[in-house]
Amino acid sequence: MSPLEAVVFDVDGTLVDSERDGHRVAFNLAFEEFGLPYRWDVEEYGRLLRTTGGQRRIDGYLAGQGVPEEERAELAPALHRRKTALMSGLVDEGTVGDRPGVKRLLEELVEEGVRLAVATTGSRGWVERLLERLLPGLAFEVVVCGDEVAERKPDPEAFTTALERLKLAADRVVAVEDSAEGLESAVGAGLATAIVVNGYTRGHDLDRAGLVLDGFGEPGAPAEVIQDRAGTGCSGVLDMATLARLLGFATG
Ligand code: XBP
Ligand code: MG
Repeated sequence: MSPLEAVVFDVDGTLVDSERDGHRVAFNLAFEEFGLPYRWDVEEYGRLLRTTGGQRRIDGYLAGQGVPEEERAELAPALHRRKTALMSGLVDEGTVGDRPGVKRLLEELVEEGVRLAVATTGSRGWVERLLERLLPGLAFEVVVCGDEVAERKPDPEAFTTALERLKLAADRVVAVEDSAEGLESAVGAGLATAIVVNGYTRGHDLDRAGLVLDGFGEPGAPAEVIQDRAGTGCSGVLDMATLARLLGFATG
């Protein structure tokens, strides 16, 4: 049996390319419906992403626009509720797609008896719909969402909660993430971590990751190996054997 017992995946930017054409669009539609002049373009959204959690992102932005705190206290949750509903609609329309190689890896893990979990800063309102739509039948045993932890990433709580629910020690589990905030969260929970960067996160400081790729890769279309500090020997296709070789590389 493989020493790898479970893999905990991030969702946004990792399993799915959801930020630029999903969340960003939903935030802008919510602003429009509320009669607000704000619109987040692709570049600005990359900066705003460094604040995890949609409601916190809105609140921080409104503060920067000079909206007083008492107004923000009502406006940010209301905007975020509407944004969550709009995002769910985009999910149902199929706007948000899984990254190439994700299905291959998940199917291999399931076949080999490795347990699957999710630790995301996103809200359950759209997360479960998305997982069921994208990966029907590939049930994630544990799904920890942003609205059920006290502290969002980069705090480790999402990953420590996933480990608690899996009833596993960190040394049997690997995390797959896409960002510096996610990496900090996973490493804080004691997890060895593979990073699969996207356009928004390529420039992040990812030094503490055991392995950094620019995609999951497919046989015949491997991803670029950006960093392999754990010495996995990965040739650009993230598979179970590669993830198992990351075990023990928890603290960078
Ligand atoms: C994802 C997030 C989320 C999404 C928006 O971070 O920070 O806030 O951007 O989703 P990670 P919500 O991938 O590190 O979990 O609006 O539902 O928060
Ligand atoms: Mg992410």
